[in-house]
Amino acid sequence: MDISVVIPLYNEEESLRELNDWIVRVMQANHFSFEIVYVDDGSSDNSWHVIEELSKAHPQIKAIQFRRNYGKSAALNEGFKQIQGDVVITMDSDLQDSPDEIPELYNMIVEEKLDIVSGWKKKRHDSTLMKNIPSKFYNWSTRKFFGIKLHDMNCGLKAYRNEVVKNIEVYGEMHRYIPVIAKWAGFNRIGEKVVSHQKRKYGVTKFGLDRFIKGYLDLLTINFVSRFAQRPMHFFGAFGTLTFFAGFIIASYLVYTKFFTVSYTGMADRPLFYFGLLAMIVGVQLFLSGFVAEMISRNSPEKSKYHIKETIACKDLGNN
Ligand SMILES: Nc1nc2c(ncn2[C@@H]2O[C@H](COP(=O)(O)OP(=O)(O)O)[C@@H](O)[C@H]2O)c(=O)[nH]1
Ligand SMILES: [Mg+2]
Repeated sequence: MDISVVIPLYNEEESLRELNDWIVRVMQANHFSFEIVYVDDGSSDNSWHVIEELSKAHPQIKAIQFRRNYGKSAALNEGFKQIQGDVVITMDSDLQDSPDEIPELYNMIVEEKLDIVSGWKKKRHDSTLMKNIPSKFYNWSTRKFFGIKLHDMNCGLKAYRNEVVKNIEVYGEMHRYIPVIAKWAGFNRIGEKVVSHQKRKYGVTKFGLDRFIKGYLDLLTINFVSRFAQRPMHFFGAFGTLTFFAGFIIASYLVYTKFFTVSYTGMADRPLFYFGLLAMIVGVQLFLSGFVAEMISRNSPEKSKYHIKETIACKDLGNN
């Protein structure tokens, strides 16, 4: 199969038919063999019903319905497990991304042998104050932080080589950093394509200002997790040991002054005393946290377990 299109959605009943028809039209015009994987993330509107209807007419449709809303990352993660195409396209379901970009994205993966092609909404039709400006800042800082030269990291329209999505795990709100996650997994041929972007036709945006707080916490997590998740002791252990020794040296020095200095005043009056004490306690705590984290990280499959209510034409992966 040439292409799998993965579409996460949350309350987008008005857009789905139009989107589906448009994708099918593009695929047929270019003679691609394809599938479309819809992941309905616990929508409270009619989205799932629309998908069921569509799937009757289109055998290429696969779909997953979550029991509740888990977020875009969860949806992508579960969608990725179902795909079979050589190239995987993700796109938003609100018709802001254009399916006409698919053939070109496909070619960039296949011909230029890229691992990922990320869309770049160079001319963006969203609210300037709420979206465009914050997004510029966010992209700038992510570029500085991770050294990935993308203008629009979080564009919903992206293309991936099959192996990429099969080898990464997206959870929390990490969908914003998929290129970063992929780069860490060793896929570093990352390209960019300017894509057209429309105004939202139906419904409203699902991402408000809270995405910045979550986004930045995730940035820290991802940085931390990618470096230390498999070996928390390297972080906590090193810090803990250093802190403990600093405290120990301070304490030894104080003990030394107590016994060998003539002008001795009283140990507990000295700020250094408390500092040394604190450093030793904190050091031990850090060390122990590292140890506990080390044990936890050995078995934590729970972070990506989502309850699925229904599926259409999907492999049973045994996680309902
Ligand atoms: N699976 C899932 N998809 C979501 C969620 N929130 C938004 N989406 C989808 O993500 C895409 C982009 O969302 P949108 O609200 O348009 O964000 P914006 O384009 O940044 O304003 C759309 O296809 C939404 O349906 C969610 O909680 N779960
Ligand atoms: Mg949108």
